[in-house]
Amino acid sequence: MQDLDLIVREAEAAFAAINDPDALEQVKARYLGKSGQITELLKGLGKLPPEEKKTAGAAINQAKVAVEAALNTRREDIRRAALEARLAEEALDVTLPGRGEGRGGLHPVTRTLERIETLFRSIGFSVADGPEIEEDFFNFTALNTPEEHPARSMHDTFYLLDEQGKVAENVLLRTHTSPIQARYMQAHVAKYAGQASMPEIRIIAPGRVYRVDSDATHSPMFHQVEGLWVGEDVSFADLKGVIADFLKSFFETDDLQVRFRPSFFPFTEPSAEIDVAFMSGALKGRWLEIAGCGMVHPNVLAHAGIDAERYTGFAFGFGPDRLTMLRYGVNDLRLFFEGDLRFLRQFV
Ligand code: 2NM
Repeated sequence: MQDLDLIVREAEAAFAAINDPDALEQVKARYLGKSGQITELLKGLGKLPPEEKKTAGAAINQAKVAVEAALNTRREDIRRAALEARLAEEALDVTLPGRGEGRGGLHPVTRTLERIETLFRSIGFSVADGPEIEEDFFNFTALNTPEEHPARSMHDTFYLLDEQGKVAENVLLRTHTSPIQARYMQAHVAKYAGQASMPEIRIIAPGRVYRVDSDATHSPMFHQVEGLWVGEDVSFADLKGVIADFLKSFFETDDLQVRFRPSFFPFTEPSAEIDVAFMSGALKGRWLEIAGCGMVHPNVLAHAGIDAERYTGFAFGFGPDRLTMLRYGVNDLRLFFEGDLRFLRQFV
């Protein structure tokens, strides 16, 4: 039968043109489905005279077998092509070198902070902590800062906004870490209330602080480490000894001069600026301002509930960012806070 061969060749061509398994099943229906061409031919057998039925039936069946074979071959080809495409796509080149561990390192300022903490811990100080979002009372009032002091202005201090978007006068980003000490003193007094005496306070308060200021030597966020020692006989001589020892340990040299220059802070009286001069090296002979300090003002002790007739204390404040710049010879403070890995990797 001429048209059987044609049907088979057409089916083979139709199957070959298809790459999608679902589409293939649809095309199959055209030949082998309920009203497919082959099926219709088989249905038509009944109308043939008996002597033709046998040969016609055999021929149609042969064609059916051929179409089914072509279909199965195509199914298998499509399945294999899909598998191969997936294998190619998901191929792993196990001979590629590894990506490495991507090891991290500590920020240079963090290294300085950890060094300072270790040195002060070794002489009996603890490390205290507190909120960066602070109340006006702990940041200023408790530290004897007058109501009209310029540091309290919006030009110098970041104030937070309330729900209406108005400046919340009482909530700010701490401008120093002294509020940590104010809080610590208050809690210490509460803890030993009613007792004949309280143990000494020896703490350092490291952390981030914020001021409205930004240039090569000022960042709106920078770090401070403040220290506080309160007890029954704590003197300015103790302050000088602690500071001089610390600086020699920190810079790993005894070839260093320290001087105390009279100054003013609202929270200390008397107050001093601490300068150092290296006697050798690149910075030899230059006095560098490095910290502020003083004897804790009686008003500050009183705000914490400490009897200023009985207890005295000294306090100091360092800028660890500046200490880091000196230690590593960095001349632009902003480099520390830009997050450029080319800069930061040099300290790991
Ligand atoms: C400084 C300089 C001088 C200081 C004072 C206090 C406190 F809380 F005890 F009053 N903490 N830190 C202080 C004193 C800080 O930084 C330049």
